[in-house]
Amino acid sequence: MVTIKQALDDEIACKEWFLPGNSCCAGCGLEIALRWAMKALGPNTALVTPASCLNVVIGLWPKTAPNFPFTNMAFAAGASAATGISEAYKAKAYRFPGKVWEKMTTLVFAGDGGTTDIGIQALSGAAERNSNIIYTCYDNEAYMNTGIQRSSSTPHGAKTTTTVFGKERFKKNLPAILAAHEIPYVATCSISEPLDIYEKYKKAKDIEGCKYIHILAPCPPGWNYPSEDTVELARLAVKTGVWPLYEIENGILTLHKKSKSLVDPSKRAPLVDYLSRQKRFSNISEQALIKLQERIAHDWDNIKAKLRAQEK
Ligand SMILES: Cc1ncc(C[n+]2csc(CCOP(=O)(O)OP(=O)(O)O)c2C)c(N)n1
Ligand code: SF4
Ligand SMILES: [Mg+2]
Repeated sequence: MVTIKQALDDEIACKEWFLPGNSCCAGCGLEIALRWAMKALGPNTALVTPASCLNVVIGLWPKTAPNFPFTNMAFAAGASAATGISEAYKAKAYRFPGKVWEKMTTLVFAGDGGTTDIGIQALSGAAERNSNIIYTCYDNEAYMNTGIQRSSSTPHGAKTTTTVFGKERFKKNLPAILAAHEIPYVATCSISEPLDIYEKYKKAKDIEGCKYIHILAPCPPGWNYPSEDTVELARLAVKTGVWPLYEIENGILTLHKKSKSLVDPSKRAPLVDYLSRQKRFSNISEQALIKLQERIAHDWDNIKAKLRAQEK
């Protein structure tokens, strides 16, 4: 585990790469996610952002938030564009050895709509090819940039402008889908654990091939809560077991210390602690609440079974 002291000893981590004064809303979870990912990756990083909030807040004239190269990309093409960039760096490194091209990291930061819906084909292709990229889904659980429409990643029971009585379907489990592609590294993060984000990106940077990191990034206008509650909500998502923190490295699953004990259901905080702080769940029915609880228990049973199977 990385300590605060170790992060402070890292000169690159002490600098800001995604600059303050950008156009994110107050309390934006996405901003925290990218800020900490970049503290681990540093300036030799090329960022690709498909259509999303980030695509907009990254450079609303006259401001430019990233202190590193970035490309705004069409909604469906985040992973394929990143593959092209990473291959170009490989070719450059071959032609001009010893130069910066060898050190470049290609990073995608895409929303949940851009990942779980429209970008999944390009992402699956990149994963199958094992393209040398780090693909991040920052998950605010809806299409926020265009006015809070539901995505495949919106949780059951949540109100959006297209699920006014609460979403019927469950959230799509993208980390599990990416793990099924047998890529070398899959991880989940929460913006309440910035050192964990830092550590996982440091690790991902040194792994050759396709890396997938899925970060829960609360959104005050989209989830309808006061902006100062962002970190607390992300923390509650972990404590209630809604958002398990783990990594899967070459097929081996490891839980983060904050999620380890939650394999035991009695150690999980009550789900209502998390839901009651967000108005998107204000009309959730008793039935939907039970369904959501059962689903969380089911997901944890799967984690438990995988850990047991690894012990054998
Ligand atoms: C092909 C295409 N369809 C629709 C849009 C409009 N659009 C831009 S951003 C966006 C929502 C993106 O949602 P998500 O990926 O979750 O990112 P967030 O806005 O939540 O950060 C949509 C629908 C587009 N740019 N291109
Ligand atoms: S709408 Fe949500 S995700 Fe988009 S910039 Fe605002 S807080 Fe961030
Ligand atoms: Mg979104």
